Amino acid sequence: MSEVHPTICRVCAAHCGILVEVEGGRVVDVSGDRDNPLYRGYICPKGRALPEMHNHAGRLLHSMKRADGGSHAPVPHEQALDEIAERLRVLLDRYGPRSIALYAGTYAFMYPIATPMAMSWMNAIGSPMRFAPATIDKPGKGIAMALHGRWAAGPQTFADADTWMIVGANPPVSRSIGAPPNNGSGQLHHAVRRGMKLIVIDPRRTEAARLAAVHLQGRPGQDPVIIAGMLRVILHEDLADRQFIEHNTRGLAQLARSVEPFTPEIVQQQADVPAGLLIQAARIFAAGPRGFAVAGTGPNMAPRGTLSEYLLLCLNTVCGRWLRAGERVPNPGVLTPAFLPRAQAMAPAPGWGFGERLRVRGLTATAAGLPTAALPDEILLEGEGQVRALICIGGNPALAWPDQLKTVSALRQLDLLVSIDTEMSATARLSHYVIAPKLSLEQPGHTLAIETLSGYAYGMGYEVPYAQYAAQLVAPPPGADVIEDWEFFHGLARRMGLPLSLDSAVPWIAGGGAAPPVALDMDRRPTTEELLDILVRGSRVPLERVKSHPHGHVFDDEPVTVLPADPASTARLELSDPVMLAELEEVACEVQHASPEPAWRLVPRRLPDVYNSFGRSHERLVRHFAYNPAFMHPDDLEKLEVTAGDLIEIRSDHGAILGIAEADATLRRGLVSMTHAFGDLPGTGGEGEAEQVHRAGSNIGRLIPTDRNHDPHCGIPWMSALPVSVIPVRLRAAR
Ligand SMILES: Nc1nc2c(c(=O)[nH]1)N[C@H]1C(S)=C(S)[C@@H](COP(=O)(O)OP(=O)(O)OC[C@H]3O[C@@H](n4cnc5c(=O)[nH]c(N)nc54)[C@H](O)[C@@H]3O)O[C@H]1N2
Ligand SMILES: Nc1nc2c(c(=O)[nH]1)N[C@H]1C(S)=C(S)[C@@H](COP(=O)(O)OP(=O)(O)OC[C@H]3O[C@@H](n4cnc5c(=O)[nH]c(N)nc54)[C@H](O)[C@@H]3O)O[C@H]1N2
Ligand code: SF4
Ligand SMILES: [Mo]
Repeated sequence: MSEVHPTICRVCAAHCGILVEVEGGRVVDVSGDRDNPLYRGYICPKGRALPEMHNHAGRLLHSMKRADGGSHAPVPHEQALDEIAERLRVLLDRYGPRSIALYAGTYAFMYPIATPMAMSWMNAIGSPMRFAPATIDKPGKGIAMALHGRWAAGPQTFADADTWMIVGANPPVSRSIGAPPNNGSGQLHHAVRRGMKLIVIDPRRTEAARLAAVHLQGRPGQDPVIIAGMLRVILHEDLADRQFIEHNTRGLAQLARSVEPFTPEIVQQQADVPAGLLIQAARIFAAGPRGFAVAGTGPNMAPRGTLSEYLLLCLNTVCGRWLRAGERVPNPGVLTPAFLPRAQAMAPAPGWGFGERLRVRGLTATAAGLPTAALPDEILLEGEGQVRALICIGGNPALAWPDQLKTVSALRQLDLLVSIDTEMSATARLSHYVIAPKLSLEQPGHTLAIETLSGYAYGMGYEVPYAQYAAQLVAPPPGADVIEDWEFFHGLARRMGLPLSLDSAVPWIAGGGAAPPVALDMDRRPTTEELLDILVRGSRVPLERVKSHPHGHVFDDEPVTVLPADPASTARLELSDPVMLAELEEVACEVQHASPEPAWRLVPRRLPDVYNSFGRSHERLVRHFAYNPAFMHPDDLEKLEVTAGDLIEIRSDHGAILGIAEADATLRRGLVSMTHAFGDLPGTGGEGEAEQVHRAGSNIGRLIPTDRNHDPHCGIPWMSALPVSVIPVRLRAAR
């Protein structure tokens, strides 16, 4: 007899409401939940693969320990924790807390207790070395928001937008940013049908761009030029919201001077965007009257990503795209404390230059976190403060970080590398210990993490007060020895005699949660339920009420309106941050002395059926591609005398990889568009390079140096618009 339960899919950060069929204690089927008020039956192939994920032969059911020869064997998790605690104690004694670093990767986010528990453990040992993917993802966001200042009431919403601008994001595939997370594709289609005018800036005619009223398919890496050009049109044509600007901002005159060089003709010359289309985009966006502009990974990974994000905030502000007093607050909070915002600016804050100082490249903590791209150097650089141990939760540095070869040699050099991973990922294979975790349906959870995303970035998280609770649905398979990610840190703390407390803080919410952290009783193992409760203490809607709606619910019964500004508040949004405007001036100089465009540039993209490095061990998710194709325009392939499926060599000034050519007519010419976190460890498998590429794809991180061409503040290297050369492999020998 089977039972069907509503729950949350935690394979990705869209957190769709789904139905799971359980038979004999096993997950047998998954489908969309039509009774879920937000997701309305939506599901993607990754969600459909949940049964395979839970019952997969490659899933780790026991923790693993590496022997001297490099092979791994199962170890009881209690023994692994004993040994890890002992090794950490020795490192702490000998080298101090800074020798121990933590990396909370993509899957740490899916389990709301994991990161707060890990942070508490890091507090207890006194180590500041906490890293996350944010600084190799969209670091420009946190930093630009700090420099510009935030608008306390938040932006106008997608739901009633007349116009919407997406810069280098593709929500139909990423279901992450640029449209609400519940069915990005459906959301965009619906909005365009009701008359919303979409503007997309992307070098590829993406699924999103196909719906756009205006698609600016310019050169990658030219977003500062394009956005500055739009600002100039808006200021010249007097389309700005003068009243909003006058009351809430400072620095318009300097901004206007700084964007002056970016005439439509200059933008056309530099970014290859037709002048007429640029003007049209600027007019549509400024006309609104409601809407917002949001950027994804594309511009953040390209050179000057922080500047792109900063100019985009200026564009939103100049057009007055923020909620005003008396308007309805779209999401007054559900599992977070009641959000009763005022219509006022929050003062700008430093973007970098505070907190922990790294020993390399003059980098410091930033408003987006510590620079992850510099962690391999912190491991490799000997001397006081050297990082000697790394604990990695649900992340895969060996495939996902830039400069793969340096990253792997750093990981190999660690005295202690511990991964919490569901499978023997590339990073797990380098780890001294791999802790086998419970999967999502084997533990309870809720949507708190997704709700907090709106604090991380405008245009993420829920636009409505939605929440769902997910009960544990199945037990781990018989004989399995698996724990929840948070239990690892709790177990370590108990062994090391450290006190822990739980804060609702997620790393990107400065200042932490609303209530003080709750000290945990270290004499016993708390239940996950207790901890989930602690995380949401003080929430606007009690968790019990959320639980009483198993299909999820929109708690919009008590409308909340934006309060007027506090008359005493003097904070203003900053339109003329000196560092940002100096960077824009550099861009203007470069435009004057334009160097010739390189033959090819590498740009990132996401594949629908895999999630970064995850998903490739599941057959149904790699039925289209087992590898990451090197997508190029068909005319470019023809020019190279290459056909789809041929091997090409892609070379940067840092490294070279093989790729398998694939035609994609939606791309601009002159680009190679490839997904990250594919490939394998260097020199494994005993196979040739070409065989490895067909089996596992190519690691584009090998093309990306981290010690030059990086953002001076957050350290993100050029991960988009990277100049490369491309030659067919058949010609390689002749070169
Ligand atoms: N299916 C799936 N979903 C995912 C993921 C996944 O791997 N697979 N990963 C998740 C993660 S970790 C993240 S951070 C999000 C990312 O979510 P998104 O930011 O939406 O990621 P993409 O879909 O790659 O969209 C990036 C777009 O930027 C464009 N682009 C590249 N360079 C430039 C540039 O210089 N300027 C401009 N304007 N555009 C440029 C690319 O052509 C591409 O269309 O997705 C999440 N969702
Ligand atoms: N060149 C280039 N590099 C990039 C990007 C790019 O576009 N181009 N994108 C960047 C971005 S946006 C990001 S976010 C990073 C991602 O960087 P990471 O987060 O380091 O990499 P992932 O591949 O997401 O790692 C996820 C790991 O979690 C494991 N896992 C899966 N399910 C579970 C689970 O339930 N529990 C636990 N504990 N583990 C699980 C998977 O097996 C996998 O090993 O990569 C970045 N790197
Ligand atoms: S988009 Fe797919 S993987 Fe992501 S939560 Fe929804 S069903 Fe799961
Ligand atoms: Mo990401």
